[in-house]
Amino acid sequence: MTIQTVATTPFAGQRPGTSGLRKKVAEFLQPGYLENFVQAIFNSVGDCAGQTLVLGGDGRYFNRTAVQVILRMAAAHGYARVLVGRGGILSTPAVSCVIRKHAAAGGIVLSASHNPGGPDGDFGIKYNVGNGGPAPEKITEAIYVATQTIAVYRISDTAAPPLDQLGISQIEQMRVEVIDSVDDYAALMSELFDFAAIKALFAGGFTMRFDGMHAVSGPYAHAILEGMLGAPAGTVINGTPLEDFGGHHPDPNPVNAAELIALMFAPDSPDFGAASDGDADRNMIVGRAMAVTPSDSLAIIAANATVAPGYRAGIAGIARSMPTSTAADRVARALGVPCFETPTGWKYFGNLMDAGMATLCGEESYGTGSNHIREKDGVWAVLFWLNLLAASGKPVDTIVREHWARFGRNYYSRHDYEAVDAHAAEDMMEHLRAQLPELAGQQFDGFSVALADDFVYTDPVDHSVATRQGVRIVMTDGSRIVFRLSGTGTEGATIRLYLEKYEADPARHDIDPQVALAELATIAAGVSQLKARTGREHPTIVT
Ligand code: G16
Repeated sequence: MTIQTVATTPFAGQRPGTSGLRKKVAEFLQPGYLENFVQAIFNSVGDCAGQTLVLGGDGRYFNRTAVQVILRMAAAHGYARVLVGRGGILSTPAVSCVIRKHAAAGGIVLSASHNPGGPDGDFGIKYNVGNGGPAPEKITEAIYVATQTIAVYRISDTAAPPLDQLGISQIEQMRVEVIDSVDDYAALMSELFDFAAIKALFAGGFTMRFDGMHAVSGPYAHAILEGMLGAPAGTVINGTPLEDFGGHHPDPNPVNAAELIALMFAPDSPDFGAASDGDADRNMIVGRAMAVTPSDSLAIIAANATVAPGYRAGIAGIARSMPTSTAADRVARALGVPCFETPTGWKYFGNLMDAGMATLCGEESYGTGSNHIREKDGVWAVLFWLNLLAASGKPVDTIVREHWARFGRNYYSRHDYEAVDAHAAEDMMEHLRAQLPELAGQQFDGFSVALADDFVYTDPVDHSVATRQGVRIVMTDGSRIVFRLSGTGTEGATIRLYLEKYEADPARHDIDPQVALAELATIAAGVSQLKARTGREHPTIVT
């Protein structure tokens, strides 16, 4: 058995986006495409010799093949040990958990998250560092630079071992340990949450539907909800991971999880509903006839953190991405803890959590999590809500309404314009940027602009600076219009428009969010000239 050095040439466009490299499967199937990127990772992360690597993915089409290639390449780079999830399956939060628990040097996650899968869908790959979190920008940039100069990759010619049986085998000098995909993660959850109280809730007849969207959260939800917590069989729906996610878009929002929403808005709905995405790091929380926005979910979790045993001592701080609503900021003020505003991307939370400055983090893109790992965590969020429901004895909508009555409601919506011509989208962003110097002080339809900028973040821990992170127009009453281009799409550009309006008066907490935000949407359309510049009349998705 020998290690082969294979000549190769660079592929254009292997720059990691918001969360790793995401491309159409067809692109990944080009000979050498995956190998080049993996070689670039190994060239950029320092000495791999003698280290431990964690490896797994969300089970989408090409997952298994990619795992086998990466195992053979890891062996060629001198890794001592690779921990791989059974069947090549590990959720993104589980990778983070396993890296931390087993003191691995890092991990490779194979996922394009909420993007569709299958031969015509998307595939993705990302590197996580030793704290369990996504590689920071200095590493992702180094990986990109390496992809542009690559001339060879190294791979063992030994066949990769079977992945479906737990156990230990060997490639070259490297030990391959096929581990249970769920065990370490489930053990961590049982330390953080009051499993006895949640068990009692289910035993008392509480009903729930968890929609696994045929993605990777299914095995975790089956094991934890139906196994450890005693929820009746059938609580988890669409719980078997499929290579194409059953043809669906595994993105837990009210549009893509329409089946769950219909169930939760029916007269005989279960008490609680939840869904998770392709790689199980996102979550959607739904009560009877009420979908909780991710921004509200973060704020409510923060306000009630001490109900869960893992957070009984209180929280050190909260962090949210810039486009996420400011609902969490109000909770942080009440608790007397800091609230950090970061660019979009979970990687920006890592330093804050490592430094003990933030305990809870969240994003509008259906991501919530804490410092138990360094990824957002869909099943964690669902368990937090179950713990809160068990401790309070109140239904979801009462908890949400009481929260709004205390802190006010931040009406919030995101309008996505997908697959827009990339030049047209850039042109619109440039048009917005050009206006920034004159916007402050301008009046629009009862709103007065307090601040207009292209968000710049200086990391308070390592002082690294991230520029051009989204155009924000903040009104004097705290209302906000934010525009940015998605860093996770694989077709043209996706323009994201985020709208937020604060309402303190409980008598006005029952307005349809699109109605409450209509004036801001009109202002955003006027300032951006979105229609004229992109030819788009309406958003493709409104959440
Ligand atoms: C990724 C990132 C998140 C980000 C989201 C949306 O999530 O990890 O931090 O909020 O993409 O990013 P964008 O607006 O640039 O498309 P995931 O779940 O796709 O890994």
